[in-house]
Amino acid sequence: MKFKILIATANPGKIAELRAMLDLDIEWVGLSDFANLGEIEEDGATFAENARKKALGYAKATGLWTIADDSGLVVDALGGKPGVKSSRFSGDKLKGQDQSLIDHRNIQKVLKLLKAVPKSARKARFVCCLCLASPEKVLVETQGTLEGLIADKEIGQNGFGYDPIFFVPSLNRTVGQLTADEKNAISHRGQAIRKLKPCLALPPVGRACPRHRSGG
Ligand code: ITT
Repeated sequence: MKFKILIATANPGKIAELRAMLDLDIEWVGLSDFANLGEIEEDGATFAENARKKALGYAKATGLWTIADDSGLVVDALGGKPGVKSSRFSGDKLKGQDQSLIDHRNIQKVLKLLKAVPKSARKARFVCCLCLASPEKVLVETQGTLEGLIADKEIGQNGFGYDPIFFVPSLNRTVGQLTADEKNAISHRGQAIRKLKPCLALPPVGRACPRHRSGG
């Protein structure tokens, strides 16, 4: 029987990226596989705090080892915003509302706030904190970051969230113009996952992995 791990996110874009990169002989389940799982509020002040709270909370609720991620966009000219509020920067998501509409609204808000800001001051980064927890304790925490600039308009239709306005100077493209493989090779989430993966690949799963924190 395969070892079962819960990926605790409701965001289909994140699930796709995590599953593709954690290409292991594990049975992955998502939040939608459970009826009546209450939502865990992401009210922490940092990405790491939120990832920890979600991983532990859902692991306790389901009895399964759980991977949770908190991630977002940090824009220097906005004093670090949208930060931990990245997914709801333009307002809370209403029940049943399409994620891509919200992503579009969030992007418009960032572009509007940066309208008068020159290219040299449009530095930003994507940050991802991942946490793997058992029902008893936090097992591993990792982090990744991707540095870039906020473009002045949306370019590209790949990825999700703020990808179409996140310009990567070394590739001369926005993340919205990258293929999934190109994104995963450099992204904040890709880095955090690559740090976590060896702990899951050890037989029996994760047994030999000490609790550790791995900075970006
Ligand atoms: P869960 O809480 O269910 O995981 P979420 O979308 O609400 O899903 P977060 O609270 O971590 O997730 O918010 C992350 C937001 O940050 C996400 O909605 C995007 O707007 C943005 N974001 C994070 N990673 C991104 C990426 O790789 N590309 C583009 N935008 C990203």
